[in-house]
Amino acid sequence: MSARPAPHPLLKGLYLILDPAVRADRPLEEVLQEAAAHGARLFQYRDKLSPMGEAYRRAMALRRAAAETGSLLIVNDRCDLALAVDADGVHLGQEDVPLPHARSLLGAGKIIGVSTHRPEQVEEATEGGADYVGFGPIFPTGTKSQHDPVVGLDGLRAIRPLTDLPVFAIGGITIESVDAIMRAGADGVAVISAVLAASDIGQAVRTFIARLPAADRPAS
Ligand code: TZP
Ligand code: MG
Repeated sequence: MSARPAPHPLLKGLYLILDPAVRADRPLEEVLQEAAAHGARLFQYRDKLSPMGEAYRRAMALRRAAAETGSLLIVNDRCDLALAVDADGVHLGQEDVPLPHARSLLGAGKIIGVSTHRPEQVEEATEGGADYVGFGPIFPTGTKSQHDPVVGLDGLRAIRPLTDLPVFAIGGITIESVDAIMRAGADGVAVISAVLAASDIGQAVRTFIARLPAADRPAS
C-alpha cells in the first residue's frame, strides 16, 4: 500500500445517511441540524427518486446546514450534483461512475467514498485512491432493495487488514450492534433507518455516539 495523506478527521464514528424515502415528514436539513446539535458531523444525501431540480434544492439546503454546523456533506451517486452544490465529496456504489473518472471530475480536494461488498472491491477502492470505503451489508436491511449478500461481522473482520482507509460498516445497524461492529475493526457506522426512523432523532444520535469508542467520536 502506498503512503497516503491522513484521512479527513471527520471520517469516523457515526455517518448519518439522509434519505427522503426513509424520512418524508421532515425537511432533511432540519434533520441534519438536529443530528448535528447532538454531535453528528458526517452526513450523506442519498436520494434515488427525486428529479434533479428537486435533488439540487435539497442538496443546497443540506450543504448550507452542513457548513453552519461544521459538518461534512457527501452526495450519493451523483458527481454532477456534488459539484453543483460544492459538497465535500461523493459516495459511489459499484454501479456508479468509476472511481478514476469521479476523481478526475471532482479533483484531489474532494472526498470520494466507495461502497464495497467483497474483499477484492475493498482492495480496488484502496488502490484506486478512495478516501474511505463503506462495507456491507453487515446485517439484513429493509432500506436497500436487492442488496448484495449479507457479509456479517466475519466479513468485516476479514477485510479489515486489506485497507488502511477508514471503513464504515453499513446495513441493518442498530445501537445494540455498534460495539461488536467497532470491535470487528470498523472506523464507523453508516446508518439510515436506526436514526432517521427514530421518533427522537437527537436521542438516537446521542445514543449511537455514546456507544462509540471515545477516539471515534467527533471532537465537540
Ligand atoms: N448499502 C448497503 S446496506 C444499505 C446501503 C445504502 C442500507 C442501510 O440502511 P439501514 O436502514 O441502516 O439498514
Ligand atoms: Mg450509488
